[in-house]
Amino acid sequence: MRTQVGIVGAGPAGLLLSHLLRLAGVESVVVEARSRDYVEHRVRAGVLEQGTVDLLVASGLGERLQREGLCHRGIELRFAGRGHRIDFAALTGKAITVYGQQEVVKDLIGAALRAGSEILFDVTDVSVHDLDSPAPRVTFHRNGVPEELQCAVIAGTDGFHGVCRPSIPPGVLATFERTYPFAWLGILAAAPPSHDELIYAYHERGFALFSMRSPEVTRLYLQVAPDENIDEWSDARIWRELHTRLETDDGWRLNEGPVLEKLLAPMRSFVVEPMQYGRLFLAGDAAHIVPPTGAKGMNLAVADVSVLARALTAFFTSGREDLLEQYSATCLARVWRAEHFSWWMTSMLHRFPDGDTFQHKLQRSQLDYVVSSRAAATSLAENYVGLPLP
Ligand code: RFL
Ligand code: PHB
Repeated sequence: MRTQVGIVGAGPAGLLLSHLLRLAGVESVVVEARSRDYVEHRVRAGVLEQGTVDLLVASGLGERLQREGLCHRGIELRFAGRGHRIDFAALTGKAITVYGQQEVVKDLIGAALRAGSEILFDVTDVSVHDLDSPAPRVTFHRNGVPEELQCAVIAGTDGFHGVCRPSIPPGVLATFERTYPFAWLGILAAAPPSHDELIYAYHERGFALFSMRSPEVTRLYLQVAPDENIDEWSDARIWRELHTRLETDDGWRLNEGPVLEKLLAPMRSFVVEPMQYGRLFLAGDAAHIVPPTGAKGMNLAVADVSVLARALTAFFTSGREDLLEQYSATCLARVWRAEHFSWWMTSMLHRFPDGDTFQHKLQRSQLDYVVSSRAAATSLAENYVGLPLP
């Protein structure tokens, strides 16, 4: 097989890249290790920045998003038994949209299939070759049969555990990394959300997050130990802990409902520089990871591929290489802003196992400042709603 851009991985990054390239008249083929059903039901991110929504709508993906997405004009920070609203609309003129990542993925797969684009699901043994030549290749097995995809460019959108980043020769990439001494235990519950915006709670027993997916489904997270055994968390224990960490002095109650799904998410900050090598361009989680506290992961993936789609379009339609050469530098400025914001939110809102009372006092002071100073609240708000796309 031959195509212009070989795309490894059908997450939001790979699927949106293929979509944007198709609109610009550039051919691509997506290869994905998992099944269509698996990628369409993988529950992950839920918050879209306004710039992400605008891009999806402008590229013809807004139909269901605009109908079912929940527009939120603020979030609440909760600590010491009280809630404090950060009013995004008043502080920035912007809002966020709650719409599940798997819904974005379903919309993208639907659009690709309607347009007759190729997404090869369930492939195995994917590897990438000749990355520093003008004719790189992707090889894989489909139904047990070896196949080869010859391309001009490869997009590595295969997530943090993918094969593209490790295929870059040693010594090319610099890695910047931080792990955190906690993880998140997340649940999806068939319970109507008991509040209409997200709540980030700092509590002496640890962080908790109240979110949602729809008027019927609540999404909740708890800070737990990094090596936590999820089997030790019965539904009753999870609800007890959520009530304790989220409750307020004025009697706010969390609605309970059947737990539909439970997961443990590690917390990590990770960046490689540069995000390219020869004709391989990394985008999304393949190049960088943020802890989920700032809701930035999927939005960064979208920002990367919007830059990459523009650069590839210039390359294939007019032979321009400058935008491709600048790809990594263009993306990394935004990546580092999101890395800092996610690290900052994480550090402000979690209990550190080795944290002393001094650290706790600093965290409380920071929280008091953020909810009482318009300047501090505006800084949180403009990062949360997202800076303009590059
Ligand atoms: P993905 O989604 O991981 O997709 C990569 C795809 O590549 C496939 N793959 C391969 N295919 C072929 N060959 C191989 N060798 C392959 N290896 C892997 C995989 O099967 C997969 O289909 O990466 P992408 O596209 O870069 O998208 C990134 C986002 O998924 C990620 O950043 C977000 O989910 C992070 N995240 C959040 N981001 C937000 O913007 N807002 C949020 O509110 C938010 N909440 C979250 C999150 C991530 C979480 N977890 C589970 C880590 C909440 C959680 C709990
Ligand atoms: C979610 O709804 O899954 C979610 C929301 C906000 C975050 C992380 C996850 O910061």
